[in-house]
Amino acid sequence: MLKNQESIQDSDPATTQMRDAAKKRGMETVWDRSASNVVCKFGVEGLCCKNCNMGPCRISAKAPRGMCGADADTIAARNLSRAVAAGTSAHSDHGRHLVHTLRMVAEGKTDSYRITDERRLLEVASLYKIETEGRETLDIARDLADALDAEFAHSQEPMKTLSQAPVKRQAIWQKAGVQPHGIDHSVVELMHRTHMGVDHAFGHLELGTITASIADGWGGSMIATAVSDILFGTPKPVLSSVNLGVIAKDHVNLVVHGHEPVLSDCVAAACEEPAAIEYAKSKGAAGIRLSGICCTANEMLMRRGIPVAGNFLQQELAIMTGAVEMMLVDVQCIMPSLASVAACFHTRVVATSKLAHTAGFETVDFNEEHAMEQARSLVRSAIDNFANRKKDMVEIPDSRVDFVAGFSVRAIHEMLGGRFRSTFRPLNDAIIDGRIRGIAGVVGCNNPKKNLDGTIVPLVKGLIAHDVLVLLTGCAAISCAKAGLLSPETAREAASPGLAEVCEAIGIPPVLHMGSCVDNSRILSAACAVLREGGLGEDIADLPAAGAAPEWMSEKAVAIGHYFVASGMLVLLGSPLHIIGGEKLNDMLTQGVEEAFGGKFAWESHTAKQLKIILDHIDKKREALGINTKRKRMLFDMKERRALDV
Ligand code: BF8
Repeated sequence: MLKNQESIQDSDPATTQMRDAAKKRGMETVWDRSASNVVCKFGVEGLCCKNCNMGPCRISAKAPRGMCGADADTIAARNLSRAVAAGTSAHSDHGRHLVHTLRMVAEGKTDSYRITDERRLLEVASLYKIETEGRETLDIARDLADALDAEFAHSQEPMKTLSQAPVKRQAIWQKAGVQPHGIDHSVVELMHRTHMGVDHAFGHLELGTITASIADGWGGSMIATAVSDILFGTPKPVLSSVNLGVIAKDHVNLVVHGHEPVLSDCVAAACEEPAAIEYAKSKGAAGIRLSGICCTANEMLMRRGIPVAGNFLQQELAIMTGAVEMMLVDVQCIMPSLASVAACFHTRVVATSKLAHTAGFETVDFNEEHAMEQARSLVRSAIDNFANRKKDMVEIPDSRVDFVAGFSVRAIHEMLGGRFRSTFRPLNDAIIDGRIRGIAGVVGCNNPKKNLDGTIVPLVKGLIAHDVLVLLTGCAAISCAKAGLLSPETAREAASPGLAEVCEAIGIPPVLHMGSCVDNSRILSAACAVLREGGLGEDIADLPAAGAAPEWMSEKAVAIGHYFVASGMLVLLGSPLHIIGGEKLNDMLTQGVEEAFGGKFAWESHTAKQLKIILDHIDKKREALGINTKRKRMLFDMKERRALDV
């Protein structure tokens, strides 16, 4: 049996302060539970099977097969498949809910939402070959909702959204037989295949897993991103601030937490209404402060500049500031422990999704038709709760960092070339001539088994110090914002002189916040845009690029890792997937899969080694593209220039 680390020093002082405060008050946090958790070796290695009632079976040297005869690789592969099915379901159901909202708007059934970005609507409609010429916007939106809904069901043809991938990639998927024919279908089929007594060949099962993951990244997640852009606007650079210090002592504080922005967007609008602000003032508050946790925070940040109170591991700590009147939670990454933390304070935790109830949380029956009225009513209740604040229990860390977010692919395009000549050319040229060595996507969660932010931030610093442009999403983006890496000035100081210079010249910072976890689809789209611009190969696998999730935690992260590998990328995880007991499966995912898909996984926990793996991979890709000589020459010239001090 393994034991988690007893005590961990956080790299974020605000978190340390609040963990100390919790300890003094005798309150339990995720770190306490992690310290007392006895981790099961069979779980870590993927060798426990509960898929039928002959066991549960645990594979060991003494018992190398389960009751049915399934071996370590079969069991590990089945467990992995189920994790990817769950991750795919989470992102995709999120996408489906947004399509439902789009339909409500198109059919005139709600006036709480509207088509905010018509240009994006037309772009997505053209992908589905929907007639747009001379038609009413809402008619196009309704046809688009029909087309997107059809992506969930089973079709004889592969999903249409796959056509956004490079042609070469589509051919690779076709050859491997992993083109999903529907999001729901790919998940149901995978769950069928992992039922007792169905698919036992780990390699064959892994193809089903890859299929579902493609349905996630190129399907459900891409749909969620696109429809959010249509309804709430495509992000553009926006200033905001981050960390627990955004919770304002003299204000009524509401915190939105989870992933789906549908109600939160109305709450944000309701918080800005003069009547609400006046009402808050009438209760003795200076105003209303809305902030966010996790990816609902990222959604609100990207489009409205709403401040971010923290990432995944900080959710309990936000309530422990004692100054949160109401926390609104929707779906995913919400700890049920919030109920017991909130019980020590005046905070009301309100569950807003009909899918997600938790003992100790209040619930509202969210309805898009009346969303704005519901949002106003919630804001008013939060204001009423201000009087119940226990003033002697308020402790807010003095930590608040300003930063820039909002880098959608369109925003990057326009920054590089202007509104009317948008292009990726300057970025491609900088990569080709070696001033930018490559691109890394650093994404994913926090995990109490790791020092909070403590492996994400050093990796990103290391990457930009070695000429690598970094794209961020999810909690990893919040980690870097807290560390100051999303302030263009600080990032430029941390970046290598070459990268800093080129980023300044082409007008982008060296670390770009691209959004929430479903917005990892934006990283796929950015890769496609770079390829379309030309000069860097024909497929994602050709690009000098890699992905990393140093502190991954959720099943969604497992699905994301898979679809990046299936798209041709190296994906580095800070700790292995729970499969290492299946040795052949492990070899396949870290080596064999590369031959068929061009991407593979790597597991590494030490920052210096992580950095080396990514840089070696990027250099290997540059070599294959024949652009490494240029970079070597450029580095030599720079050295000469510096030696001569010119
Ligand atoms: O979806 S990064 S901890 S909040 S799972 Fe969750 Fe992980 Fe954060 Fe966003 Ni993504």
